[in-house]
Formats: sequence, structure tokens, C-alpha cells
Amino acid sequence: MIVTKTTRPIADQKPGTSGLRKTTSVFQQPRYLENFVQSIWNGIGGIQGKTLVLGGDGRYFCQEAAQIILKMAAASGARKVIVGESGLLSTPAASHLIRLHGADGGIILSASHNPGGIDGDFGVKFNTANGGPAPESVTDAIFRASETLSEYQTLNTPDLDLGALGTVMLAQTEIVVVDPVADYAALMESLFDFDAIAALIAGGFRLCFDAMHAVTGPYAREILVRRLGAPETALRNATPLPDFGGGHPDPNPVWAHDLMETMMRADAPDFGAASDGDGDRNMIVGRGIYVTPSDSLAVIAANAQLAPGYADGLAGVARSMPSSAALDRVAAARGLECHVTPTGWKFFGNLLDAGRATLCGEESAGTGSDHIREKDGLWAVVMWLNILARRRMSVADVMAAHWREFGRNYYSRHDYENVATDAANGLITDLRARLDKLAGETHGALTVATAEDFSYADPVDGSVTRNQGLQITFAEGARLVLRLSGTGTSGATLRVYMDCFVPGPEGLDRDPQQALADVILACDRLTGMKDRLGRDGPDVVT
Ligand code: VG1
Ligand code: CO
Repeated sequence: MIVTKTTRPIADQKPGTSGLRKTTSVFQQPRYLENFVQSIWNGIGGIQGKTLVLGGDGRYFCQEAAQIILKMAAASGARKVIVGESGLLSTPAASHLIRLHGADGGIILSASHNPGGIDGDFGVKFNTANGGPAPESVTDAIFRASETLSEYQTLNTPDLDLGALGTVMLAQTEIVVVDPVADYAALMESLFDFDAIAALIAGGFRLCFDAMHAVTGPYAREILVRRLGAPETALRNATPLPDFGGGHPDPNPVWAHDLMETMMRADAPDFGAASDGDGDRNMIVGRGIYVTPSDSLAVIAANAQLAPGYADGLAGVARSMPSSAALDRVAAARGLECHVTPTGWKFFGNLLDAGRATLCGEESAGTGSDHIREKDGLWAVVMWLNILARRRMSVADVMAAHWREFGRNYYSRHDYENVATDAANGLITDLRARLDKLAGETHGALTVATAEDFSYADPVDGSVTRNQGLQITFAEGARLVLRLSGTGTSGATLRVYMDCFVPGPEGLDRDPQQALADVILACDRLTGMKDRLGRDGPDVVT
């Protein structure tokens, strides 16, 4: 039954910020997925006798891909594969299952916040035994394996029925189809004060959760509706669709505009939230107020002890470099270790494993803790509900109080999408070459204080990762960061991150784009961005 197929290396199978992401049509090419999956097996020293977790966000091609991977896992002698019913697992649920079952790793089928469908994107991510995204040492080994691949193994058998819970044998491999939601919901219940949240909701607190037609619908129904008592009408777009309803499942004010519109009305619910394609991102919005992800992370750090799972306090905190320093201010005030890592959740893994960080977050709407090794959208939502249930304040009041206590980091990210790769690379290369000489230069109203190409030395394993973004600070207390995205599938995406600090008590209530006007101008003066990219302005502002 085991068949060995001859193949040739495919040149572009280098994982990016979060796994291998390509257009769906690329993944559908003959041997494309098979090559990458066999490269995973080869890159990690084989899967003979190992246990894996498998699931995805339900996007187009997930079902077919799951069947291909199950046959390849069985052909290569895996002991067991735990797979979500119908092939569904959110990224956080997959991370939890790897840890719960002591599995050797897992494969997540998702391109996360990228649109899905036959004209959209697909992706494959490998997670290791700690439940987290493979570190660069592992993704490099997988890529090297892909460069010399000559054959792969599969089974010549019909597809399995993944719609029924239970165990079936595929050759010598146990395939265990599990409920994708149950274990994850139990984990949430173990961390948060469900009684307090249920009482808040029973008292008339109204919430609205937008699953954006992606994977979190069933999870939100179990947790928010069944366990916490919210009405079914609190859920929007809660049935996962293979093309996410034609939408862009990225929870930010631009792509979750329907939710934003609801929340900005006078009769808005008390709390709104959304999650992305694979359920690891979150958006938090109160009546009349959007909470920037970097601020959300800082608020959670300052209030986490209100949740039973964090009542003993935090060991430390961590943020990605482009995230604002709002977290650092809470850490300084509370005497917590605060780590600054490159973009991508894989860089938090060692800190979480070593007990050096309890909470982590990224400006791109990823927040999470040591309960798993991925960022976790619904975790952040339930954490916020727990905080609101205990503090009995509106989201707007929580934010105002937070800024009064810690000051405010105004923050924005401007994305220039699908720009010519040469132009984007040229802009970064030229600016990088000038970094040593930038200090002291004045651009508009701001004077450069420091300029660096961010490198990270992991304090746990000593590994060094270079070229992780150009970071420029200004004497006036502002900061500018530029880096190229590692998750796109066409052209280049240039991300420009800006923040400035206002200590208060004056000036805490400004519009972020206005508060950052000097940084926006300095960025263009420094880089000549508009001319070089041929763009008048960014495609997406968050
Ligand atoms: C983006 C975000 C990054 C995040 C990554 C994966 O990467 O900036 O913070 O970890 O997506 O998120 P990039 O390289 O495009 O900037 V997810 O929810 O798409 O897995
Ligand atoms: Co995601």
C-alpha cells in the first residue's frame, strides 16, 4: 500500500514569519504540498513512531490537504495523528492539543489573516512538541530538506471520513478524530472567572463577537454562548466558510469595519471583538473606542491578576520590537522583566518555556500567555471580559484610567501592500546603509537620536537573529520602525510602525494619526517613500 513517488526540489519552499504561505493555486500544483510535507518529515529527522496533531482553519483546500498529509504521515510510520473533526482546529486549539497529548508536533493548515478561497492564499505551518511555531533552526532544516528532495512516501488508499469522532487505523497509524472545541473551552474555563463573566452578561452587559466567517465561530458559540450565557445574536459570521465569505479575515478596524460601525453607534453593545482566519489574533473594541493591540497587551499585563489563572502574578512579559512600549511602562511600574523580540510568535517560545515570560504580544493583534505556545484570539477576548467583570467599568473608562496611570503611547502602522519587490528592497537597503550616520539629523520637527537594524540575542538558547527591522528613535520621544512583511504572497509589503509617548495628564485624548503627524512626515523625509514606491499613501492604516 505504501508508494514511493519520485519528485524534484521546488525552489520557493522557504517558510516565512509564520509557516509556508502561497496562493492556493500554487499549493494545488502537483507535488507542491507533498514536497513540503515530506521536507518537514525529513527536516525533523523522520516521524517514525511519533504523534502529531493536524488541523486547519477550514479554508478552501484544507480538506484535501488534510487527506494528503494523513496518508503521508501513515506512509512514513507515524504512531498517531490527532485531527480535528472535519479537519478543523484553530491555531490556539492545535497548540493546546499538542501540549495536552504530549505530541511530538503538529501541522496547522492556514494562511491566517490572508484571504482564502481558490483565488486566495493557503499555508502550512509546523509546530514543535512545546506547541509553538517551529523556531528558525527547525524551519531552516525543513527548507534545506526541500532543496534536495527526490522522493516522498504516501499510501494508495481512499480518503478517510473526518466527519465522525473516533479512532480508525490507516496502515499502522492510529487516526484519532477529536472535537476541535471541547479541550480548548475547558482550558479557557480553567483560566478565567466564568462565574463573574456570566454574572456580568446576565446583568445586561451586551457583547458582539465577529468570527469573520473563519474558524472561531464554533469556539465562540461554546464559550461565549453556551458557557457564559451570551445570546446567539451576540455572534456574527460564526459559521466557518471555505472562502471566509469573500472577506479578509484580519481583525482590525479596516477589515472588521462592520463591527467597528456597530461599536461606534450611540446604542452600541458594551464590548465588541473579532478574531482572524485561524483564531490566533484578536480585536478589542468598546463602545466608541477601538483598543490598539499594543495598548490591549499593556492593559492585560496591568490587570491579569484579576483572572484566576494569573492570580499569582506574572513571571515577566514580552513584546515584538515593532509593538509600542506601552507594555514596558507597565513592566517598569510593576518590576517585571520585559523582553523585546523580533516579529513572529516563534521568538516567544523559549521565554515561555523557560518561565521568563507569562504574557506576550504583538502589535498585529496577537496576544497570549504561557497557557499555550501560540497567540490566542479568544483568550484575549475572555481575558478582557474577565477584567471588565471584575472592574465593572466601561472599556473607555479602563483605557482612560490606564493612560492616566502609565501615560499613552500613540501608535499606528501603515502598510504599503503589493509594492514592487525591487523598490521595497531598495528603500530598506539604502536606509540600512545610512543608519550609522543618521543620529543628529533633523527631519521635519524631529531629530534622530538612535538608528539600528534590530538584532535579537535569545537569552535562553543564545541564538542570534539579525536584520529584523530598522528602528529609529527621535530625541522628542517618538519612534519609527520599517520592515518587510514575511507573510505576503505577492510583491512586497512594507510595514511602517510609528509611536510617540505622551506622559499625561494633558494630551491623552488625541487622534493617533494627528498625534503622529511629525513621525509620518519624518518618515517620508527620511526615506523618500512616496516617490520611491510611487504611492500617495498607505493601503491600510491600523
Ligand atoms: C505578520 C505580523 C506578525 C505576525 C504574523 C503572523 O507578519 O506582522 O506580527 O506574527 O503576521 O500572524 P509579517 O511578517 O507579515 O509582518 V498570523 O495571525 O498571520 O499567523
Ligand atoms: Co492568525
